[in-house]
Amino acid sequence: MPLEGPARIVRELTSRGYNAEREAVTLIASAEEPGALLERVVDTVPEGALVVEAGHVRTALEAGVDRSPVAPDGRHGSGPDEHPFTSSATGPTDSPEAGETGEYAGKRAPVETTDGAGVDRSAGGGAERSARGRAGRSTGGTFERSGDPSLRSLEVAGDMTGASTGTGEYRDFVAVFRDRLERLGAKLRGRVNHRPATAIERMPGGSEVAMVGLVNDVRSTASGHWLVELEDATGTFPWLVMKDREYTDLVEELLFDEALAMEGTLADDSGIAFVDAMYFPDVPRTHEPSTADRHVQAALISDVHVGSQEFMEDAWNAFADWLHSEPARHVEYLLIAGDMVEGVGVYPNQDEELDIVDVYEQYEAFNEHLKAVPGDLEIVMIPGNHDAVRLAEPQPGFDDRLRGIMSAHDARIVSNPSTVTIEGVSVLMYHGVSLDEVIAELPAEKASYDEPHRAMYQLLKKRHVAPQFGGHTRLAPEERDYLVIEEVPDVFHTGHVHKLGFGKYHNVLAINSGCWQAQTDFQKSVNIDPDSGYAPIVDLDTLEVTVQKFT
Ligand code: D5M
Ligand code: FE
Ligand code: ZN
Repeated sequence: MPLEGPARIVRELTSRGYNAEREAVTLIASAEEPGALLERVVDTVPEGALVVEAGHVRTALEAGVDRSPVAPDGRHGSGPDEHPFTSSATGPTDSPEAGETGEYAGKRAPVETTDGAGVDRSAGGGAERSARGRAGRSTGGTFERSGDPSLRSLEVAGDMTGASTGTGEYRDFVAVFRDRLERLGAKLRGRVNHRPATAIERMPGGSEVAMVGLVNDVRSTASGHWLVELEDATGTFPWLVMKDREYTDLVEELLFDEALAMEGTLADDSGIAFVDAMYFPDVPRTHEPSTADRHVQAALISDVHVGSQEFMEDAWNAFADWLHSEPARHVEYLLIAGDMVEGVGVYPNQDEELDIVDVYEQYEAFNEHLKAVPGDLEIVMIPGNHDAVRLAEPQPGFDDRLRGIMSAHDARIVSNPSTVTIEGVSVLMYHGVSLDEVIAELPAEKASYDEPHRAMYQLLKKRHVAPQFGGHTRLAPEERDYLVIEEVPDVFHTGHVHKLGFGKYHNVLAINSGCWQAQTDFQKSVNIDPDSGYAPIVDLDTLEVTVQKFT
């Protein structure tokens, strides 16, 4: 591609992370082979240089005669058409934040007792499991569930069931991203003296500038710096994060389309800014969670996968029996974060592992299993990617036919995601498909299957349950971005990755709840070792967690 004019040369250098002196650009433009010379300049510019100077061009011109990468046919060897960048966002960095306490992951300590209530919780239903049948009620028990039902309260916010406006057209995508930028931008605009992208371009070189936008691109430059392109309603602007700055660590956390604020110094030609500070919408460190006024507990589960040959019926029955028993007398709420059933046609060759092949029969069976849990629990359910609702997020709650089938305990059926507030404690429920993406994109110490709650911390920091569009997570464009985490929740509950893990991020309790499905062939093939048959139980008065094991 010919490098005909200075503007094209400046763009080319900028795209590789370089600013350039005007004289340097003039020298390149007036060369016989500007493209080849630009390649030589980039090859010979000193390591770490950010600005291409006239001197660098002269050196390249002198060196060019014998070290020329120009091929005999006059074309240069590594042309500007080739993608000069490596891909983004992997590499070692620190953990996101300090201040996480009481972390737990997987099977290191499968059963914990932290409430000191004098109840033996160690066996999780083993010893005190009664001889009742699956659908039994508290026949042998002499206890009553602790609470006076009139003390209970459960409210739902952010349920978009029945409110879908999207038609999947281009303007819907524009609307949903505009809404995201509006609402997450509002959390950032107070922190920086921001300007629109197009206004920044017109400011004099050397100015202190700031911008709020969505991440449009992240690339590493040939010299090891990072170029982050932010987009706002007016356009895009490139921000250069230098490799020796503290912020390179944060660049590795970035996902496309997340909201961010950058602060920095404009280069001389105002074509790029050098980053001095970076801000995420984040959860304030001062966040103080609400708690219930009495000792009451919620069981947080997900990924039941009824209909799969690997559905662990015995573990489920043990859980249901435990819920009927005296040690579970404070458990008055049951939250189920998606994948009620295994579904059909979710993954290739899934039918080979189905126990029930008809999806409605799967829901009938799920309903039978739901009947096994006490009828006086308040139950909330959201769908997951195996459920029979649209796959794109936000996912509306189950339709009338499925509600009719899952009628056992008059469960509250709401969208994925939704926020339920139980006796003052807000719980953001989200199935968790984006966690696969966060785990794939970020360095292992920031997000891994063994510590799924750390991946959840990233979503809290980005204040969005599924930031990246166009990858693994499907997004349904709506007028409103329902996936924005507008209010800080007290508890964040996800599932999907089938790994149990929890911890606190800026005082928000993040819990990934494990599953009720044993390892599938697919999981074996990719070395996913699921945490099956565990139920984390949250004390709503203290936000402490105990884990009950049922295998
Ligand atoms: O997802 C359970 C976990 O396993 C989640 O981390 C995705 C991953 N998984 C399971 N099957 C597949 C296939 N076939 N491809 C890619 N990733 C997969 P769940 O939603 O319960 O299936
Ligand atoms: Fe699942
Ligand atoms: Zn899932």
